[in-house]
Amino acid sequence: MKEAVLKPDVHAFFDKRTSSVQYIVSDPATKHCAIIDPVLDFDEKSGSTATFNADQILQYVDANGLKVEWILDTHPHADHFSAAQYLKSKTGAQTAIGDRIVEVQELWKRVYNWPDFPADGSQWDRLFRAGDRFNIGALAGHVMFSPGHTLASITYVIGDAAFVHDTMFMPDSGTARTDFPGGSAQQLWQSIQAIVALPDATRIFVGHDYQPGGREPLWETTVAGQKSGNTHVSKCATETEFIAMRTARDKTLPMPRLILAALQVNINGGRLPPAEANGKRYLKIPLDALNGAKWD
Ligand SMILES: N[C@@H](CCC(=O)N[C@@H](CS)C(=O)NCC(=O)O)C(=O)O
Ligand SMILES: [Fe+2]
Repeated sequence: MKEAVLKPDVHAFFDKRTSSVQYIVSDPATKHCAIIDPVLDFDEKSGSTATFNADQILQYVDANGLKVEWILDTHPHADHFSAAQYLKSKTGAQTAIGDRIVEVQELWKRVYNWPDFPADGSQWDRLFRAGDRFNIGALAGHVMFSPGHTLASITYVIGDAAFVHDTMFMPDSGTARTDFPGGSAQQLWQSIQAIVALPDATRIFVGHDYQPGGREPLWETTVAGQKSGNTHVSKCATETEFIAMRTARDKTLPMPRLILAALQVNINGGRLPPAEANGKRYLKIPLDALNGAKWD
């Protein structure tokens, strides 16, 4: 007998500063939940960190009597710090990310010149392989491998909902960039094809909304909505056309303002650098390490 597809409750938290969408996905029957892609606040001008976003998530958890079972990241983010460790310290939940993170760790440990950094994924409680299954209370989830934006990106499919993060954005906003180290426009195209092969009614939840035209932030659509309406997907009939479009667009985008700050935290599972003898933490910013400078 075919298993019934359960419908999780999904609550989104939009972070205006980074245009990121963070989620709580909960099982209405057991009240177990997962947190997806939580943000740790960072103001690069003052070097201050804060937990406004993560605390708002914790408040929702408390107010709704939820039990956090998982803290899930879809990929190593280049535009914000992950709040996975902070939330683990508050909830005791397990952290997880895709198993190809080890390749991203290998790549970035060279950028930061960290020969002793363990590029083995040991910074998370669970590394998901493509096809892996997991549970949130009585809800069944599985993992799709969705590389392209990063080589470790994954999609979490939980009941009738797919958390696609930086593959496709809302239909009027197109797709994610593929020009970070390890990115690939061809792989992104293939990942998108796998996502739009899910049932048409699948709810799609995106990882960012850059509010084209200044509209209100939006984060939920469907597979059918993406197939017919995504400005990048519906405009490109072939993989070749998509690669040409994506590559040309990527050339116009400046690097995210936090990429060099964020990756050193995020390849370490969302841990800030250790405090030095004076009790202060320092980030390491490599010079001339990335292409894609956009001068005035
Ligand atoms: N202006 C943002 C850009 C962030 C960015 O590059 N976002 C990635 C996802 S991590 C993306 O795919 N952006 C697509 C686009 O800007 O068109 C920043 O500096 O943080
Ligand atoms: Fe991203």
